[in-house]
Amino acid sequence: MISQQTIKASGLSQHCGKITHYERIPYGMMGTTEYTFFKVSVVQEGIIKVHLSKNEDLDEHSYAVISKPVGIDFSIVDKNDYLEIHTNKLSLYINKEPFTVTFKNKGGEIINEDDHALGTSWIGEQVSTYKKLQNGERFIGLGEKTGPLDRKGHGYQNWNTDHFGYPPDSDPLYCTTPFYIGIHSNLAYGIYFDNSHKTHFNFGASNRRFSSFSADQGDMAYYFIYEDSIEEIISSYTDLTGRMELPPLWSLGYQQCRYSYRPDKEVLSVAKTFRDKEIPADVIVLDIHYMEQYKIFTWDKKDFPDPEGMLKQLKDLGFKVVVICDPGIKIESGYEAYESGLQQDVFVKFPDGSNYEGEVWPGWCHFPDFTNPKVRGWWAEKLESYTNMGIEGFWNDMNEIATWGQQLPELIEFDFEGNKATARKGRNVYGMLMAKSAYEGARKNLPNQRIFNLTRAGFSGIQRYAAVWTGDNVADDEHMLLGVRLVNSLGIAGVAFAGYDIGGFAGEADSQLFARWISIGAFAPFFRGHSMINSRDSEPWAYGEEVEEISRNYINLRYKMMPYIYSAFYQAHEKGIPVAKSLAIKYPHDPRIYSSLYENQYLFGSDILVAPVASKVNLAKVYFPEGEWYDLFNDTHYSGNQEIIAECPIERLPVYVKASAILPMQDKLQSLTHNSNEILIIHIYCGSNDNVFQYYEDDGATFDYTNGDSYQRQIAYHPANKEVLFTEKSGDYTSQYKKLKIYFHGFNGQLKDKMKVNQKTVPIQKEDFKFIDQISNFDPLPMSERIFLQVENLPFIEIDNIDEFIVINWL
Ligand code: NBV
Repeated sequence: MISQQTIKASGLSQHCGKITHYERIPYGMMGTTEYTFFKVSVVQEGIIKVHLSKNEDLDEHSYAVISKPVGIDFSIVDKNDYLEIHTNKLSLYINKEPFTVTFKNKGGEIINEDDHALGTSWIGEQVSTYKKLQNGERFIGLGEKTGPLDRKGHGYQNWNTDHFGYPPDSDPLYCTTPFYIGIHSNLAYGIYFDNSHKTHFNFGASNRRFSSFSADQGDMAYYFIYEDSIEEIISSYTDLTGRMELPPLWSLGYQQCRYSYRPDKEVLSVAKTFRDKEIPADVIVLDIHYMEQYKIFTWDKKDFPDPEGMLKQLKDLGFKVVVICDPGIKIESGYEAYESGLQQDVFVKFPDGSNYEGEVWPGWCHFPDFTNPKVRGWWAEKLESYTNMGIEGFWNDMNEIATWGQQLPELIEFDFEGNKATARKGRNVYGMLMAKSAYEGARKNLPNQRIFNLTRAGFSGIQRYAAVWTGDNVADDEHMLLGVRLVNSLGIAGVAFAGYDIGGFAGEADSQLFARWISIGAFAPFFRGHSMINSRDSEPWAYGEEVEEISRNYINLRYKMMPYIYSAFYQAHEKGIPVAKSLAIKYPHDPRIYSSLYENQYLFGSDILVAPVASKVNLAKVYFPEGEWYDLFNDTHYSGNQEIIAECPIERLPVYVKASAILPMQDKLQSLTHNSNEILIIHIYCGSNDNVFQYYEDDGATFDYTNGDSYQRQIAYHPANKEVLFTEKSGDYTSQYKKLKIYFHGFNGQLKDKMKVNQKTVPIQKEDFKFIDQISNFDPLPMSERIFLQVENLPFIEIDNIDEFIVINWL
């Protein structure tokens, strides 16, 4: 190995210098530059990893990346001034002096290139890569980051941070996912920067020359991803960092949380009120007061004398329970978790070997070192006290690590899988590893049962273990809309299962804000109402009759949409495709979707367009991207590429459906664990494009689906042939739906009075159809001026849901 020259001691930035040696290795190339060691790995046809380090031993450990290079064909060409690496999809040009890179596609277009003077540089221990800003380049992603959809002109930091009632422009927040997507000249690429230290991203902020990413310490190691669409880029990113298991179906229902419901009688009364009022719900969440003096794995004897009894009653009401879990273990002799933690030596340490102490809810605490596999096992065992009593949901909070004073000492030490590291490297991954411990613990304790796991802090890859919620938001309109962007952005960063506190955690919502928030939340992947201690009641019935009815309507709608939503989650599980998709995912090159007026709009699943609007507006601008669209509630038709002014009185969230959409739904129900629906309702929207919906169903509760126990079929709409097809089902699961009821939207005069179903004639029937009920009692408008939320005389057919091929034709 060629010896390295020493880094300039000037304190100025130091470029990595010219290539002094290189050689081909099994998955790429490695070599040296004047001041660094480098390795380039061809991971897949569209993924190349660039790794530069000041140490000969490159740091290859990653908590995020779980896939290895697949061993594809690639060639290396030496062209005097530069080296070329080619796959079938992507070409990397490495300039030799100095070491800088350019990525091109097969058409020779530049997708991304270093700033050829700045390249990769160090200032002391901090390393940065500078990328030339391309013409008109936009940036999306980075997960839980405030600010606009297009991050151009902004900079961000990753340093998992507890921030109660964060201002809507605050950064950093709780979760770190150093993955972004650049978009320009009809091209798009992704960059995942695999470094868990404090990282910084600059997308042309305070300069017009470069975008950059830096880490305070550690290596420059990033994955460059090139694919034809944003969906495929996200899919590749989740190939690297993993995807979610299918969640338990019940966790997709409405979850009611409160800091804190207590005593047990209150918990039961909340659950019972949902049933009495026929507002669907599946979960009651227990916040920190279920514990005795906030001590994890204990129950407060006064308020929760008989947790098993309470759980049994909740179960009878069709409710699951999620419990909060904080990592701090109270320093108190006689407290079992503390004693066994000491005995098994599980806590994070100071360099002198003593256990770190930080103050948080229970008082002075030690913190389990979740970067140690032994400690994850210890946590899993402790969790048995919950799983044994039938608890299937865990809510990992305060795992940034949050402590009073919020200054986690940087010198404390983590095991890091046997390669000790300080909090500088460990802080951003701690939350994910706590969530991993809960996830793995529950998998071990309840081997064939899906559990729900939620976390506040996380790192890239967190989607493998938990859903993420956006922490302590505030009850105002700005936060409501910000929450939508945060969730959409988490989706871009591979976290499909995400949500926000509906109604706002800090502060108090008024009735309109709550009504709007719960309507929007019905279209969030994770759907939970939550609010702060010592604030007003914030259940769907706490804001008066009108809001109660609006809440019931939208929660009902969510439950009706569950077959569609669950199929969308299957796409997240299979391919990493987010459930809530910023319009930038499907329409990245349409400049209007980035406007501050429309940046919050998103597709929920594949075909439903949601336009989140503020609480006190009755009219709002909505943008329709290319294509044709229908109003979900009354089928009004709109052409795409236009802005409209939508009426959005408080009971009506602007929601639209793409032409040619196929939406599988069902009738309403109160709890997802008791679903007696036997009719699968399919809505087809007239359009000119072919469309295919991947329908997915399984038991919603176990892992049997991983052994083929699922029910899958494609539902295809071919307008030119005037037909809808259902492929033969695949998988061993028997659908719970015995019949199909198929509604045809927007077909107007096109349908006569009959259809052919597998050559047999079936009559077309008609009825007035409503997705949500009109709340006429509260409508201030005179009858003549109301927009009715129903479709009159909607044609439909009813047929048996046979597992064989079904072809439906109209003439
Ligand atoms: O456990 C109490 C709260 C919880 O309700 C909230 O959702 C978390 O984000 N927790 C933070 C502790 C601090 C609240 C001020």
